[in-house]
Amino acid sequence: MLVLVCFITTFTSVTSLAKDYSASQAGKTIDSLDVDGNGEIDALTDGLLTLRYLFGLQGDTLINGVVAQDATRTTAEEIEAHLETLMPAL
Ligand SMILES: [Ca+2]
Repeated sequence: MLVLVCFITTFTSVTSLAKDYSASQAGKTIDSLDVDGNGEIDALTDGLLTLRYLFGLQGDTLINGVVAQDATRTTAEEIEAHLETLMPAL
C-alpha cells in the first residue's frame, strides 16, 4: 500500500512539474515572437520583420515601415540581435 501511495504522489508531482515547465516554455516562445518588443505579436510588424530577416535583409531595409510606434526595439541592430537569439544553433 505504501508503494502505491509513493507511486501516485511521485506521478502527480512529475506531471505537475511537466505542465509548469511546458507552460513556462510556451510563454517564453510567445514573448520571443514579439520581435519589436512592444508587448504584442502582430503579423504586420513582428511577422514582416521575421520574414524580411529570413530573406536576408539587414539594416534599414529590414526595419523600414514595419516597427511598431510603441516598440522598445527600434533599431536594425536591436531587431537583428533579437532575431539572432531565435535562430537554432547549427
Ligand atoms: Ca511586437
